[in-house]
Amino acid sequence: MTRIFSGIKPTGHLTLGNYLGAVRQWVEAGQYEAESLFCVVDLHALTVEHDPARLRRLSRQVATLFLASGLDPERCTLFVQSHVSEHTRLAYLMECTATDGELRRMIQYKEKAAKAQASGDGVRLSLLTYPALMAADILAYDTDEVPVGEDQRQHVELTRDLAVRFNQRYGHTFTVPKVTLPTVAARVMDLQDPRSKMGKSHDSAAGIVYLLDEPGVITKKVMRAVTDSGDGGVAYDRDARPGVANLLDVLAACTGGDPAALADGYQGYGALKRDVAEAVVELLRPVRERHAALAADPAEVERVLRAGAARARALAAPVVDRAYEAIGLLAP
Ligand code: AQP
Repeated sequence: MTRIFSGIKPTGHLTLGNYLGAVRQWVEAGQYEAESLFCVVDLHALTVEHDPARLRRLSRQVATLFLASGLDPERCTLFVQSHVSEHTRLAYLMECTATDGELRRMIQYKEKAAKAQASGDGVRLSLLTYPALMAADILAYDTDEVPVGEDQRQHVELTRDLAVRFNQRYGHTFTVPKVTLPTVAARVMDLQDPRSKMGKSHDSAAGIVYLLDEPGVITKKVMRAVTDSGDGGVAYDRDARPGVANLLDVLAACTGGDPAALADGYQGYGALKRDVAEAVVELLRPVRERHAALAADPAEVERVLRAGAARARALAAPVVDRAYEAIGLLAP
């Protein structure tokens, strides 16, 4: 059976981008057609400035949102990365497989290092090495497929390169995983800045739809979305009209259909925005309602995470032991 692994880092409140780019494909395909593991990758949240109390809160919230989004702990393994020490054990071997140049080329490293420098914070070394930890997250489970949004494609490609290199040097040890992207909305853009990704750690919330936003807030954000100057007609053109294309992508992702074909049904931006707002509100309504119910019972969420970590550990330990042996380390 195909093995799937993916995760989200608790660096902010989850967004519509996280949902359409990642979580929804996990719910729809991952847990039914494959053996799946989904992880709150909390160690990755330590690669940038963080507040410990907020990290704890967000980690619980992300786990609760996994369940609220429809991930069923009877069908898939839900856990927290730092609860399974095999991830960090394997990460060191990945650092010994990757090169400095390879890690410095990562787009996210360049962007986030520039941001940290501009704000006067030092750049944490872990920001550079984080793709090695991400490779370990994936390879520790003999993962076949990694469903992510477009922004994570480069890291999964690096993971493939590291797996192939390790296997060539030390003998076949790892399954080489492949990335899977959603067909639409693989990169949901910020509603106020449609040339930038909608990101949960961005400073301004005006262009970001959070999964737990109230319907009125979602509607306001969508109705104020930046559209493009031009003749006012609605056309799907990601380069020339990124704002409208983003709205059409979101509408297509929520209601089905093809974004370019949907454009033909609109004369102006107002009607399009109203339909997008309504579609997003309806898409997220059940998630928000289930989250409220689950958040009232944190002990149940903790129980799910404990059971998930035990299952994950049992899967990862033999793979990581195999890698330690292959690379030449003596068994304890
Ligand atoms: N805008 C997006 N569109 C589609 N998919 C997205 N994902 C993230 N943003 C979008 C996908 O969600 C999964 C988890 O993302 P993450 O936790 O690795 O990172 P992030 O949400 O991109 O947040 P950061 O890095 O903390 O901060 P930002 O984004 O503000 O720079 C991944 O599968 C990702 O592809």
